[in-house]
Amino acid sequence: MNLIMSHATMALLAFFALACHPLAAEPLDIDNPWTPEAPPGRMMAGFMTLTNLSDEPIVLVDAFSPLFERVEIHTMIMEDGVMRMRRLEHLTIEPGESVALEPGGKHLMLMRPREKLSTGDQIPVILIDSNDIEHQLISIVRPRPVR
Ligand SMILES: [Cu+2]
Repeated sequence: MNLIMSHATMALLAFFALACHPLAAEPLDIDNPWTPEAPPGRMMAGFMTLTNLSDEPIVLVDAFSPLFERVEIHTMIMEDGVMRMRRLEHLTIEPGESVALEPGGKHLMLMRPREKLSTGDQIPVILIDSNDIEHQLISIVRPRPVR
């Protein structure tokens, strides 16, 4: 009985070790996620660099955050001489390539905040790809850059 128990304990320990250190490397590297501070209640943006470390394209199709009612992937386009935001249904990152989400370009649109967020706060975000795989990140709120 003692032997069986110890095997069970070892199996459990092995399980937790695997859970903490997955064998498969994260295919999407998410570098320096950050969010400029915004007045309370206003929508906010998420910026970061996404790098595809896998051999297959990664197609992001959705995003969520518990701190916002809605999160969308946006790009900026020139329309009638004015820069406007447009929702992207898909954001593809080719194998080995990086896509920058940055001010004036593509970004996560964090819409309808559920609470006041200020510099130093952390925003958990999940990006969902077309294979239904979740990519987690924490965006740090920083002071709004001076233009
Ligand atoms: Cu936007």
